[in-house]
Amino acid sequence: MHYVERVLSELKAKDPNEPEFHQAAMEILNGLRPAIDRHPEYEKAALLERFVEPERVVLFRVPWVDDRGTVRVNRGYRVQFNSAIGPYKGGLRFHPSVHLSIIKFLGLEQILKNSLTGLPIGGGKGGSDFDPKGKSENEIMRFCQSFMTELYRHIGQDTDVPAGDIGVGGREIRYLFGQYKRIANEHVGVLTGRGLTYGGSLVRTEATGYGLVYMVEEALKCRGDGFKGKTVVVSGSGNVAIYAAEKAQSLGAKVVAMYDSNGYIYDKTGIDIAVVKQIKEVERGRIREYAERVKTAEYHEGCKGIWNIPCDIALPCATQNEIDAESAKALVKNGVKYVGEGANMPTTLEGIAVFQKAGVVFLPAKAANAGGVATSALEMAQSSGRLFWTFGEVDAKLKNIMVNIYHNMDSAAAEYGAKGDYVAGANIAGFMKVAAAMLAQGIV
Ligand code: NDP
Ligand code: 2IT
Repeated sequence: MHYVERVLSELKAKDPNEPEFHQAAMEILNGLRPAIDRHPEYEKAALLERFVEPERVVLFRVPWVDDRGTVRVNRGYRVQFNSAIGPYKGGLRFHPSVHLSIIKFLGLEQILKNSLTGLPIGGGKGGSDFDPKGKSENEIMRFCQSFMTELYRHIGQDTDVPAGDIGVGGREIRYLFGQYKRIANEHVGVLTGRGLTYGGSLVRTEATGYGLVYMVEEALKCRGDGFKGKTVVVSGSGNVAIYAAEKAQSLGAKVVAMYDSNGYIYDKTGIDIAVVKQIKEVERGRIREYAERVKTAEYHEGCKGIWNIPCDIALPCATQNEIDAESAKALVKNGVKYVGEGANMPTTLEGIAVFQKAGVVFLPAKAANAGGVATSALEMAQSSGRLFWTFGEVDAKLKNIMVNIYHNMDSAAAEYGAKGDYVAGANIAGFMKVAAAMLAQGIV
């Protein structure tokens, strides 16, 4: 049996109830095959077995009291996956769907994504099955304080540095940071995505969406093309989606559709991002309200229909497995040429196969959405150095990082006989550095 197959089958047997983790591991390990075949020393050192096993998993109780005085109990997670190249780094997700399999898939992806940035950050991820939707400001604060009261003992600026993800944005980070500082008595870069008055970095809010568009722009440029005049579909309407749409529009594209978990809006004249920001960031409302305010827009219940809208470029920016084979086929049939993954693992394995077979330029999440964590690492650098860089400085560094990632994965794919296969290219380019660091440090 091939080394990759053996490790995958052992992993599935060990934790049979973790489908999302299996899916991420399959994508990664199969993408790594050309590199594994060239490096027999990996198997001797049980490198893959160690790579798929988290260094540490913390699972904890998060009790809090809601506004009616009822005691509520959620579950908290932090998976400290791999610290070979730097302190654990990765977001926290607050969403009712969160369970260990989701956090492990995100953590595994994060190791390679963080390596791809070229910066010294290891991989981790955490979160809770807490649902911030419909909670009052005080409930959010109490939950975040309770969550951090346990988490603080496991993290630190040189140990593990969490940040945001689904359901965790600037608001949650500020309550988490306030509680950390109070307990640990230190004002350090232990969380990223902080406010600009207490250690945050300019561009962190925009970074994932902008970074995604910078990478797609580079892929277009290398094919003699650009965003100008392109029709774009962006799924989601949260942090990543909003700033991807904003940047794509600023480069001359027309973003015609976006969604939230209830349904999608279609505006053939191009979505007005300022209205989406007002609804989502200021009012914390639903995307359907856009169609009530903008006459040219239609609202449709349900999410899946968005992938039937003809577009040149699709940017899935909401959640895992949003694009299955059927949706991928609909996109291909309608002429999609580029898919850039803003969300983590938004395309199923079958969906990826459809895109690759059709010759679509497919930019996988761990490369395409690395701009967020890269800018988090820039925030950490500014915190350690007691510095504050301008918007232009951080934005230029972000763009440079995204362009470099694109070329590194492009070269890695070609070098390992998989030209244009960026799934293989991103996995190999990210893994080689982690593998070298793990081998150098002995059996740990
Ligand atoms: P937000 O919480 O800001 O937004 C999430 C968006 O996705 C919302 O519009 C939400 O709709 C929608 N969504 C979430 N779950 C579902 C679902 N099950 N079905 C349909 N829609 C859904 O999160 P982010 O924008 O930060 O994150 C989006 C994606 O990007 C995630 O996959 C995250 O892991 C990834 N990512 C985020 C980074 C960051 O810096 N924030 C960095 C790299 C990747 P609703 O409001 O209705 O729930
Ligand atoms: O998936 C991700 O890369 C993030 N949610 C951002 C992580 C970070 O540490 O900024």
